Amino acid sequence: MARTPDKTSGTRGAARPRKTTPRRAVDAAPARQGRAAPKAADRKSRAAGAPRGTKPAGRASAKPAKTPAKKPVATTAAKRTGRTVERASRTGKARTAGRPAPIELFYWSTPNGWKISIMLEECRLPYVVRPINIGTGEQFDPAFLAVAPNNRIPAIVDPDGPGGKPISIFESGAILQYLGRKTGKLYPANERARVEVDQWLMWQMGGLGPMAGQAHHFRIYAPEQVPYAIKRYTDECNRLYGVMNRRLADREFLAGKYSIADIACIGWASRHERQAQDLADFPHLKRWLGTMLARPAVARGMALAAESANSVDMKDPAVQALLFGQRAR
Ligand SMILES: N[C@@H](CCC(=O)N[C@@H](CS)C(=O)NCC(=O)O)C(=O)O
Repeated sequence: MARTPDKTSGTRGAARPRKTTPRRAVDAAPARQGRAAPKAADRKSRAAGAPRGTKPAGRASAKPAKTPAKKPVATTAAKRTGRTVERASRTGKARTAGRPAPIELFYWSTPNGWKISIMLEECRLPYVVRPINIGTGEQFDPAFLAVAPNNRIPAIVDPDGPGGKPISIFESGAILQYLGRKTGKLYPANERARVEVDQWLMWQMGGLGPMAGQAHHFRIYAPEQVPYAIKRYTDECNRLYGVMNRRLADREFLAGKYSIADIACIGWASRHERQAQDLADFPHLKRWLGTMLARPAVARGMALAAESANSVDMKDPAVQALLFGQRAR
């Protein structure tokens, strides 16, 4: 996908451009290679959680962006830059210069980040990307913490929240539910159907995501090999894949119809090799994975700023100290 130099959209709430460097998805990364690691001094200060010199991403603001407003987007075709995606909305009400105000997506290219980029793409909502480089500690910037107090991506600020006022949301499951309610897409209003979706969404949030994340950690990133932990989380992933495979034996998607539950799972299931899972053992899951990855919005969501995560060297001790040595602040 062709990308143009970094710039912001110039719409309401779209100020504060940040510097970007070529990056690689942190959790989507294969074997690490030497690459542009943060400078030593910067690494040190980032490991201490200090905000970097550049302006942090912030809440949606009523102030106009510093860049001049662009002409209204007349079609649903996405315009992409290294960090900005703009779409015309079929549902958004807040408008700037005749177009819907974009949702701010605080994002890094990881399985949890992809949940929201995929959902925004599926719903064709206008959004701007606020990159949060979790390899250099941007998740500790006070302005980001004001939106996401758990210092984790993803998070959003919707300038057109309930009552037409801005709302910030963290936790990918809560964001998916919010966007589903907002748009009426991929999250049914019917209570029985909604419970089906919620069960599998929570299954991902409390099971597949955390267990796969730990499998990735101990299998790939941990500075020491811990056989018990590797077996524990690989086995648990295997159990969860079995649960998912059985569920998909007699229905196309986890809750029957395509929903936010499927979107929540795709990033993690697509990383099955990192969890040492053989899809030949899970034919229904394998079929589902193929269906999901063939969806253009899924492909776009997972490709969003993928190259921008390339600078994070997960074997860099400073990065490891920052990501894996976190304690209460
Ligand atoms: N439960 C959270 C988990 C989010 C999460 O773990 N995000 C990771 C990236 S996949 C992150 O921001 N890590 C930053 C860090 O560890 O400091 C959610 O689903 O939103």
